[in-house]
Amino acid sequence: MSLKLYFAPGACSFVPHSLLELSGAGFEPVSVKLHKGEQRSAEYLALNPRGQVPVLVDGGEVITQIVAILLHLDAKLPEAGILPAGGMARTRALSTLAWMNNTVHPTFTHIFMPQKFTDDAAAQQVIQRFAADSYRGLLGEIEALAANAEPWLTGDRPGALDAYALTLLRWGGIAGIDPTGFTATWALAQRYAALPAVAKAIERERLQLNLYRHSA
Ligand SMILES: N[C@@H](CCC(=O)N[C@@H](CS)C(=O)NCC(=O)O)C(=O)O
Repeated sequence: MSLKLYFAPGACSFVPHSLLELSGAGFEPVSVKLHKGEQRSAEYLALNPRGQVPVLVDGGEVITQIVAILLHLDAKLPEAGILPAGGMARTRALSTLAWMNNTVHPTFTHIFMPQKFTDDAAAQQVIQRFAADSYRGLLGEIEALAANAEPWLTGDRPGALDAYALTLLRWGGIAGIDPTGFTATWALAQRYAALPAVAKAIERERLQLNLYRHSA
């Protein structure tokens, strides 16, 4: 099996990155430095014309989009527990995964990259402020899920939702939101980060979980 994951430190690619580590499957991690614009290099655009991470390369196949990457890995590595195997548990997990990816994640993009939505500097500030309020509410919805975790968001094994919850909560610090205020999600994120395999991904990305403390 030849798997290669293009990831950027601190980005949403942490989701497949940490899950690949957890799975124990061998893979080649390739770092893409977004702040240096490496995602817009000709070489990278040849791989993913959208200029984004993550990209999974499986043999000769290039796969983009977190949801597709996770479904691909889940089918390929069924023992990894990325998603519940079937039934309503799987349906509910996919529903939450889709929401994290299509709602919570893009709300953060409005905070982190407002220039994607308008070139008017004043309007960018308005967008950031508005999106930060929305983002706080969305983290509140994740908190309600985390409060019922058993002990992970999809049951007794860590999986895709836990990885995404950590990523989204961590981004809260960048948005001026104290992640420790979301006590159940914060505990979940710390628990996920402490898994030895996940710690390897965190080390490779040199991640700090609490960015709020460092930016406040
Ligand atoms: N819908 C995409 C979103 C990917 C995405 O937003 N990637 C961000 C990092 S979190 C990125 O590569 N941004 C760089 C850019 O847009 O220049 C997915 O699910 O993979």
